Amino acid sequence: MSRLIVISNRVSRPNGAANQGGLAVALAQALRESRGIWVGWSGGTTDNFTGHIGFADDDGVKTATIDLEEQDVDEYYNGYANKTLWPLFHYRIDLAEYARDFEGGYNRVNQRFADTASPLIEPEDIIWVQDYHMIPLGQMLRDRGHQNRMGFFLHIPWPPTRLLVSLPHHTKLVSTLFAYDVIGFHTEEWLESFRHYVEREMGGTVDGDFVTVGGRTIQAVACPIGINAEEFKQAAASDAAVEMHRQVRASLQDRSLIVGVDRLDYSKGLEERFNGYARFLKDHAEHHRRVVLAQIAPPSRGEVESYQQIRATLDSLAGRINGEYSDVDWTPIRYVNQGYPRDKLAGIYRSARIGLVTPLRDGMNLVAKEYVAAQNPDDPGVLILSRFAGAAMQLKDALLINPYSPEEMSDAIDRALAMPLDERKRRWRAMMDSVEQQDISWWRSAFTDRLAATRQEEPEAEPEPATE
Ligand code: ADQ
Repeated sequence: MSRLIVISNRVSRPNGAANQGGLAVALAQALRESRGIWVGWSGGTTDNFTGHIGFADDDGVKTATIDLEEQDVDEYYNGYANKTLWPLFHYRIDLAEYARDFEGGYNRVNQRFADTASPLIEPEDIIWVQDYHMIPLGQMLRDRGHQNRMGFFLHIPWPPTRLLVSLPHHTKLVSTLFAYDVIGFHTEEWLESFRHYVEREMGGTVDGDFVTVGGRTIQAVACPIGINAEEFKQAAASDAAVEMHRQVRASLQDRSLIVGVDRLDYSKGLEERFNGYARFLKDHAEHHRRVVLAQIAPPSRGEVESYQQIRATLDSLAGRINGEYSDVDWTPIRYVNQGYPRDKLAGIYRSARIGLVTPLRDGMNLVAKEYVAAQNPDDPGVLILSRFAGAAMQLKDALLINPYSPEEMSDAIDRALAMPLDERKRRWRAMMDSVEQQDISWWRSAFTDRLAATRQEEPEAEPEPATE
């Protein structure tokens, strides 16, 4: 088995904590099995970049991390990654900022990651680069002479060509993807957008999974990420989850809980969700005092202005809706800005009659799958899911809605609250089958097996017969 080298912006060192995300656990498992290395940013800063690599070995997982300068973090992470690519790739060119400093910082930091990873790479290693922070890294490693099998996975949507062309030097960026052997997207929709760009803007050709530009052919595939369904099912039955479930139910006094769990990010459609819920309260006075929306949204990327704005908007919107509808013993929205360990989160999901997952655009959305996995099979809740989340391609038995339409959201909440048990069970079973079959291990193997097969390892040459 070839050794796997994972390179991503942030490295999650295994700490046995219940709050370790599914992706971190899956990658750690693959690294452990192949005795690989995980390379990336430590999350820390230094006055002057030294290139010093911090090595660690936790629970059989080797990590190699570097500190970056403040300017690197500003230009590469807060700048090009989160002010330029994130909004653009989520179809929000109104929020995208194009600045030469950002682009320069992005390339500089990617060169730093290439310098860091380069001496660690051996010829038979398989290299797997993660996400939009590191698009050009593969090309930079090729420039340093590495012939290895290299893959790239994009965790966010690929935007339509007409939006992507607004990015200065877009072709230069996209052409670096052709340094990889396999590139992966969550859904056929993102893959189609990528192919369209390549055909229209680069004169490329597509033949099934193979995409050719100039003399270079790579594979571009759709490979939807999953969750660790088994672990999540167990988390939902853990003591911590059961206790959380008890606490939440006691606080509700027979009211139905609607839950939303998201990083505080404009792509998650939180403002539209609050407006949809307000519409439901307006349309359905008979449900007043009977429902509570708990929106759990830990702040993220607080240094970026658009994130400060969304926070302020939501604070005032939640206040306004609660002000309009609350009574002394009922508050329609519980808005919580904190994270929870995964077992407690599973308990919250399980307490909720409705999972309200309504991003305006999302590469996949793991919360939708976690909500499904945490349900009680004998009395499952209903998932209301945005048709613009990648997860909608797999979870077709959710109530699929347009998150921009408050009426659709209002109707779906009403329908979910009235849904008979046999329909809830039927829909949940179909979704759970998908969540269990295409779980995180399936995703990881589907991608790495394909990458490993791109160039079979050369069989050992037979020794020449000795001549007398
Ligand atoms: P994210 O945008 O971060 O991921 P998502 O897929 O929903 O979005 O994952 C969020 C994760 O954070 C989930 O595992 C969730 O449980 C956790 N989380 C959120 N709020 C939490 C809270 N309050 N407490 C504890 N945990 C919380 C990006 C892309 C997605 C894609 C993933 C993986 O934007 O589209 O699905 O990568 O590829």
